Amino acid sequence: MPDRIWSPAFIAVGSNLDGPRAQVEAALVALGSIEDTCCVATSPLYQGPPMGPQDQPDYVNAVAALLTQLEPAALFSALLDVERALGRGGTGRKWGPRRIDLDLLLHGDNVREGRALTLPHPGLAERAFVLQPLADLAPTLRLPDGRRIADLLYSVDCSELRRL
Ligand code: PH2
Ligand code: MG
Ligand code: MG
Repeated sequence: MPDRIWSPAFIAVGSNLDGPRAQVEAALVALGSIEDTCCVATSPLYQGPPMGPQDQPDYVNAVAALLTQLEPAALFSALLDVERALGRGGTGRKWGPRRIDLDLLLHGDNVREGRALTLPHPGLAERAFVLQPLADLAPTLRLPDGRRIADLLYSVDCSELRRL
């Protein structure tokens, strides 16, 4: 079998329950143990107000840069395994509080729309808590449609994000 290629992938990490900072740090470590995958960089952590329901604690967010030989579906499934291993927590309410949330933002230039997995992640371009840490790691990165992360960052309000 020919060697499988390595693709860059970016993961958004978020938590607002049970010691969010420690939860995010644990998740960043756990990402390094996914098979056929290396975690090559992690962003600073940011604290900010919740998107969605306001009756929940502030979130801590970060982004990890991976190199992976896994296809998008296999990486997505590995992320669910990490979430389960860390104890996802929360109630399952849409945009409700949770102990850990891992979102696959980008996998190379893959573009797809599915019930379980859409790439690039549909919220990426509008969320300051995703764009700021992503821009810390890869400001010149472009989405498959050509938009540059650093340019998208100008269009969102980062004033309520606090770097930890
Ligand atoms: N995640 C949510 C809902 N709201 N708000 C912020 N600031 N950060 C998050 O990661 C987040 C959120 C559910 O996944
Ligand atoms: Mg999320
Ligand atoms: Mg998620």
